[in-house]
Amino acid sequence: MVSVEDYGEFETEWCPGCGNFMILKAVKRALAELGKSPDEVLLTSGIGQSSKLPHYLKCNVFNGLHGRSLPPAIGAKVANHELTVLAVTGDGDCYGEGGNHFLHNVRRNPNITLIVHDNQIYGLTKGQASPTSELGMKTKVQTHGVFNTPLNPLSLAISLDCSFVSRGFAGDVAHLTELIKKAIQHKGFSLVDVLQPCISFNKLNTFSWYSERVYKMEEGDHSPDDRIKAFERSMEWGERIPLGVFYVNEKPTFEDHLDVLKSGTLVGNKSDPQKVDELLDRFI
Ligand SMILES: Cc1ncc(C[n+]2csc(CCOP(=O)(O)OP(=O)(O)O)c2C)c(N)n1
Ligand code: SF4
Repeated sequence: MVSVEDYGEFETEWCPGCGNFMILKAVKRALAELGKSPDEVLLTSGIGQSSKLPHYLKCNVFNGLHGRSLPPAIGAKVANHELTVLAVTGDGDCYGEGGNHFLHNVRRNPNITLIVHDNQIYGLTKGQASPTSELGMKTKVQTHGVFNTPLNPLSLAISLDCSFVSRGFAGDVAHLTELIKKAIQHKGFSLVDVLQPCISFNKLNTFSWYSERVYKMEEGDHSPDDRIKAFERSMEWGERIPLGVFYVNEKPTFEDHLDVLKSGTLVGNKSDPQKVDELLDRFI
């Protein structure tokens, strides 16, 4: 049996009270409750406070370049599609610097889970506006207030027919754990956008700001197979902010289209070194 303790306990560099701690707790719980042992799991990330999360878990890890949590995730998934792959990222890392990778992996639909620590600010670089910062929010750089239209990640994902679209809140670990479990169990590209207070640099979207606004969509109240309703729901922001699974569309994954994977994992297939040499000779 797998337990949370199997994922270890590490000292972090996060500010005490940061929402990242709750996300780490939820990720560990979700993996343990699904019975995933650390050797079956790969976490990839880019650069940011959020992207440090894989350092604080004992499992396979790849920490790459800013905005690039997804390329190694999809590469590893194709090499070994039996791995449970989670890409961990921030709102800047994913929707800003990594925006192109986000768009096209939603379209490709690899069977991986994307967890976005959405604190609506650039945390690591000390508080510049990110793509999801609120209009009018003043920062040390945006001294007159943000004037770029905020990016709505859920609406964007639904518009691209993302296979699984959800939102959690770092202040509700139990609910977030269940969402992450559903996202991992879903076969296809699964987005979990997590509202994550940055207590040091985002003085607007605080724990209490979110707590006063978030509510959980209940079964019967929202049907995730209705794309238009999911899109409408994703636009709700302000006084009331919905949490839960917005949209689910089961469809073939990127790996399903690759016939070469039907006979097993690529890493499991023994390659003939002579054939590899011949191939290299043709190109080098
Ligand atoms: C190519 C490149 N551009 C800019 C940076 C500087 N940089 C590092 S982290 C970061 C922002 C991270 O913000 P976010 O992804 O929201 O993560 P957070 O720290 O808030 O968790 C930036 C701009 C970089 N490392 N590489
Ligand atoms: S700067 Fe913000 S996001 Fe980074 S660890 Fe501190 S509170 Fe968390």
